[in-house]
Amino acid sequence: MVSEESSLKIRNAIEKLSYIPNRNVRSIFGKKSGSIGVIIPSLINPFFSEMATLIGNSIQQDGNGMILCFTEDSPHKEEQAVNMLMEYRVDGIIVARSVNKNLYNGLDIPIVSFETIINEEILTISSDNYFGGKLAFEYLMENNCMRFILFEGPVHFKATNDRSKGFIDAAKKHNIEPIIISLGEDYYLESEVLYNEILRKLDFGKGDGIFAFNDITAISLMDLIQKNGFKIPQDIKIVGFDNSFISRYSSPSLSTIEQSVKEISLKCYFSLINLMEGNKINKNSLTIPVKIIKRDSA
Ligand code: XLF
Repeated sequence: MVSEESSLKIRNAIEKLSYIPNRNVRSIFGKKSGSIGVIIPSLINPFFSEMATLIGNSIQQDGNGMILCFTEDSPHKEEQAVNMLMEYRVDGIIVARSVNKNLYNGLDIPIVSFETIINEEILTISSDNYFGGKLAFEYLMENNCMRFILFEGPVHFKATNDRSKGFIDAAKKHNIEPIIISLGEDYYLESEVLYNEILRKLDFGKGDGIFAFNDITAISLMDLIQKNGFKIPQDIKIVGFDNSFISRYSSPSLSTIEQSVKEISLKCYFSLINLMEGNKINKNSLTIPVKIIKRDSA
């Protein structure tokens, strides 16, 4: 217990020296460090950069700091990120699309996960991906598509797997089997080469309705499809997933399944704050609804 007199002396000294408190020292003395770790897979996927911005704004508004890490879906980079965040003694972690679940077992701080089910104790927030896949199929079908191509995401991502399942199950109901093109990874800086290679082998005459597992993939596909001489939406219709801000500005603008990045980010942030305040959350999963956004690509 510090006496009033000493406290006054300390405050005066702080003013004189323009002292900036050291968050790490605060955490050594059992206080909160005032920083929150946010781990996202990618800085160039607009969905995740928007998510980090929205979470970061809330953290700042509450007078705390964000330490942002990205993994490019590498288990090793995720391990480095978690180790670093623990060294900085963050008060909590929000992790999006974890690819290294074991890292979180036994960590003694609040954690909220987006998309990956880490374990029974950690809250997972995710969109209704299965329903989103179904919606994408039904929308293309309503728009008179007859031959479908599904550009599915990496099979080890639960979210994109569920989107594919929803799409395939909806097609099955109409006795339709879509062509499935598996993209082994999300869109990274070097992905154009990979996409070009896949597209060169693909006969677009075989499909007139495309569902791509996220917006950044859909938009880079649209560009390549048009460069190959096909018109969108006249020859080929395409639907993405996310409704990230770039989908409004692509040419043509992208019809897509919206997963509300605002709702997701705020749910992740406030759930974490709740846990940091010592409250219990009685659920271990939370599903955010999705909806179709109709624009010019389908
Ligand atoms: O992990 C999924 C795939 O990509 C995530 O929700 C996203 O849609 C973001 O673009």
